[in-house]
Amino acid sequence: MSQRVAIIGAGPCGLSQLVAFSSAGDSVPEQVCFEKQDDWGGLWNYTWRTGIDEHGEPVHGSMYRYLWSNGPKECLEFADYSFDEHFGQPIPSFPPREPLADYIFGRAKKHDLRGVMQLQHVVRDVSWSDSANKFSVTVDDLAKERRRTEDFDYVVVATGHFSIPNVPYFKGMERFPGRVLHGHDFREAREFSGQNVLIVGASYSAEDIGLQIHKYGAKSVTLCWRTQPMDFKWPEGMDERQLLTEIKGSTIHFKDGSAKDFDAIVLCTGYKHNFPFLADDLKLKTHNRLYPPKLYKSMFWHNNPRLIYLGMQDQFYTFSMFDAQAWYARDVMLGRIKLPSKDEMAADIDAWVAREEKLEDPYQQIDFQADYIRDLVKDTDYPKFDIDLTVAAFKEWEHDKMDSIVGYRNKAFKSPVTGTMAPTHHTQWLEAMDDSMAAFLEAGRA
Ligand code: FAD
Ligand code: NA7
Repeated sequence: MSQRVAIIGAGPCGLSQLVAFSSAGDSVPEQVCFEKQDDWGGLWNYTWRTGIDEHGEPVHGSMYRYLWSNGPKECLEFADYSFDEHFGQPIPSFPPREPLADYIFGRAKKHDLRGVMQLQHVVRDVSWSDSANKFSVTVDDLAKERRRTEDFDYVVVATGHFSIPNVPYFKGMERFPGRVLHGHDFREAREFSGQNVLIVGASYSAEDIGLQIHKYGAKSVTLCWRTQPMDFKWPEGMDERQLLTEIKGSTIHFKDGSAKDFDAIVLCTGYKHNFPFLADDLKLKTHNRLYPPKLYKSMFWHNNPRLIYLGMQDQFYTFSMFDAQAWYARDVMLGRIKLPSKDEMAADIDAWVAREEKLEDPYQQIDFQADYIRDLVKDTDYPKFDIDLTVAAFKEWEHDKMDSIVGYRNKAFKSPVTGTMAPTHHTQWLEAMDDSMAAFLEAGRA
């Protein structure tokens, strides 16, 4: 009987897995992709909704209006589907969300993936049966309000890990007179126009949401850090302080002894890996890191490698890394790659985790993640792309951010797939208020 694979989630990772199978050129297992939203694209499928959706499910989306890629697009380019192929013209290096989503959708359409999609289907339960030698997957069809259970030989978890917010409490929060929200619920920066806004956190979301709120007219934006500051050269109207200690009415006190009045607080305090549908013995427990433990090749669950997680690490690389994983996972499922013994897998995981724990700065982290990708692609037929070039681009990007946090998106990079040099966007990011694809492509032509 033919093998069956359940892919949970139709975001970039789930789509990478389906494209990998579609490119296998061989007899492939039956695939079913369960996606709880009403369309594919994962976080890139923008939703205005927050909180609970129309079916009573937690809203998955964490993306917001006016989101522009926070890294050069060349560092995430699919090796089998270049930006040149999709857009038919060279485009600038830092596109907004809509053209990036269009790029993801373009490849999915090219591979005609609709046939294996079960949209508006939320996976409720996954458990393994030793006697049946299969997974049992229980799914709710949200539109028909019907539950069913099916058996699968492999389960690929591609549900992302930037959706369930980590929401800390600070003393006095319950009496703060303004809006308190997590970045997960942030949608429209103009809401904060004219306000003094406090951002809690010192990573990508804090940086980007803080800059957005500044760009779209806040009176002031203060960011506060727990472990270390971002230390960018913030534009006038933005500053960075140590963590808040207490909230007294609208006055917020900080560890450095300073205090200031605020109208709103945005918690950019990261996300939790959350897999409510997985049995305890299958559940990955980790914080946001480059090599979550207990996953061989950062994918195969140590106790049962037929359970495969994609994209569970902290991410410099995104789409191309998901592809590298998906191609490798595909070849394991097709029997083209044999997994080593349990002990060998454990030793390999330990070696990567030990190396990760010694990394000292973002430059070493970039090298680490690039090595991880190299380790995967060397064993599959994923098309060659210039990984060294992406490493150089990421390192330049790190420097660019330190030079100018409002200007780094104005730079252009070279494609590791086609060698095309991107044009510069004619509107500087700080002045580019319209993030639509039409405006972006128009700008690309100028
Ligand atoms: P997701 O995109 O989260 O997709 C997971 C899918 O699984 C969703 O469609 C969800 O509905 C579905 N799902 C979840 N649970 C279930 C269930 N139980 N049953 C069925 N379906 C389920 N990356 C970049 O490269 N560039 C950027 O500029 C960038 N900006 C970002 C900005 C924000 C605010 C965030 C949060 C992330 C950003 N990222 C960016 C990183 C992002 O993680 C990846 O680009 C990518 O979306 C990850 O893909 P994924 O498939 O792992 O997860
Ligand atoms: P990250 O990168 O996981 O960062 C989370 C940040 O939140 C980090 O600076 C943490 O500080 C901070 N944090 C977490 N808990 C607290 C508490 N209790 N108090 C203060 N600060 C806290 O998540 P992001 O949302 O920034 O980025 C995720 C993705 O979204 C990323 O891939 C982007 O592309 C977009 P710490 O350093 O641990 O002290």
